[in-house]
Amino acid sequence: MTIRPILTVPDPRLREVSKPVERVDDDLRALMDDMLETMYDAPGIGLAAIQVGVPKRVIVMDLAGEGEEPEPRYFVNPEILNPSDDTKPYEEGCLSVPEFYDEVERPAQCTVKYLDYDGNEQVLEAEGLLAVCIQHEMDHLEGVLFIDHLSRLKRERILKKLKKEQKLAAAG
Ligand code: QAP
Ligand code: CO
Repeated sequence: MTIRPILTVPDPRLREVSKPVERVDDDLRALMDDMLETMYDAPGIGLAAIQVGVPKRVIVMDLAGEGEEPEPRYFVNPEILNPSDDTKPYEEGCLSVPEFYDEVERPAQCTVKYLDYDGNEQVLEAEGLLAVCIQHEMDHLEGVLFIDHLSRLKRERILKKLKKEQKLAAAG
């Protein structure tokens, strides 16, 4: 397993639409293993493949708290079915938008259909943090970031700060 570099905004690859996976094979499992290790190392609770530069519809997640048993979850070709009409705000962050957090309003519950680590079809009823996280990660598969749900003023302020930091880092 390998820790891969995580892309950060404004990397244009984060705007790509990811492609469906044709089959869940050992190569794909190796990618999912790397993604999980990269996410644990960050540390984060969710990661989409495009965040490590791979435009495939793959997500890894672990919502277990600190000191709890790890609970890795893998979602291949996920689809959201019947999102609830009621919405809930949640303070989100993203490994690709380091050190910025803000409230995003999303459907409070949804059903997710996906393939698991072994390529078996699964259906999951999601609510709470799981519903937030799956919707956040599925946005990545469409090239959408949580900052796109904020006001243009907030988004531009964040982008400006991150661009400036990257310039400073590149200058050494
Ligand atoms: C997405 O986010 C998410 O800015 C996963 O400096 C977030 O793992 C879903 C992280 C909130 C639901 C609720 C962010 C780590 C991790 C940072 C993450 C940072 C270090 C974000
Ligand atoms: Co994210």
